[in-house]
Amino acid sequence: MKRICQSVAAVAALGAVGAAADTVEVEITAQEVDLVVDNAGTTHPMWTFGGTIPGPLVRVTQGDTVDFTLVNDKSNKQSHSMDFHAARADVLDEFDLVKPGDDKRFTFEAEYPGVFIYHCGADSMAEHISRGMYGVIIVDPEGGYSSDYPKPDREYVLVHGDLFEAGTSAEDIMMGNGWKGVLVNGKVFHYDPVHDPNASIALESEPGERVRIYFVNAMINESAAFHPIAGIWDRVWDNGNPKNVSYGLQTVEVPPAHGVVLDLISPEGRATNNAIVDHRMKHALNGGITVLMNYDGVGADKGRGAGLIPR
Ligand SMILES: [Cu+2]
Repeated sequence: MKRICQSVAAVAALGAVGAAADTVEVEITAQEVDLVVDNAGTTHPMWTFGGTIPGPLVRVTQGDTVDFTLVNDKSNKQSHSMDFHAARADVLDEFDLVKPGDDKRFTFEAEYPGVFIYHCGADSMAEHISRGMYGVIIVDPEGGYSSDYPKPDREYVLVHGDLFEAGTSAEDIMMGNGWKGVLVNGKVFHYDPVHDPNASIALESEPGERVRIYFVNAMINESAAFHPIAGIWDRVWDNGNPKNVSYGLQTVEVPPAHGVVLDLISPEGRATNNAIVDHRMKHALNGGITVLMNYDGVGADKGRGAGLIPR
């Protein structure tokens, strides 16, 4: 069976877990574009997969074959590459550079379930990643849901990345100089109307629902201390593998280029809010806060389908 997945809408469907192995075609074009990086409309010169930060969500089932093509748009100035952390391959072959105007196709089997980053590996990797060249691949477990990996009511993808002052050199970026803040799915305080009056969206769920967060840390040098203020992670799966289950955690340390899956369940019978933060204060207070609003009457599309990454 063959499926084509080029966008979050095509692939991120609840209940797709446990299907027979497919070949999934994924084509992503590297684009060097000016992007809005906060809720006030400030633009920065960024480099992207597919024109967004993070790039398109790729979602497959364990055992699927990913038939991937990276297109480097001919209007770009930089060579780029693709490093899928969900793949076993050859760094000098599949992950090799693609020049502007060229493309590269390779396949891999998604053997391990979980949540994985993908990123550009072109030199300077520090600059390519921090300018926005990263995204997420979710590999749903072939065994589907179980008592150790229950079906969630809503799902959201959160990716934290760095924002540097425009014009910062690759060397300074690598050393952390010119650091400006944390991008949450591409914007500072993206989902935080509490700290940013310009923020217009938050994550949403109904009281008592099991909300699953697929979190990836795309910051180049720093771990994230991932914590749900006014909540407790009901279960956490390191790397998103159902076998790596932990219960009742408060703060989860997530190193650069790693992912975790975390479930949060709000109290039933009342409206509440959580602030999902990187508890390192310099990260939280420079953009790394996401509000999750729990109230009755949340739309059925929230945290489902294309709603996994609210834009
Ligand atoms: Cu790149």
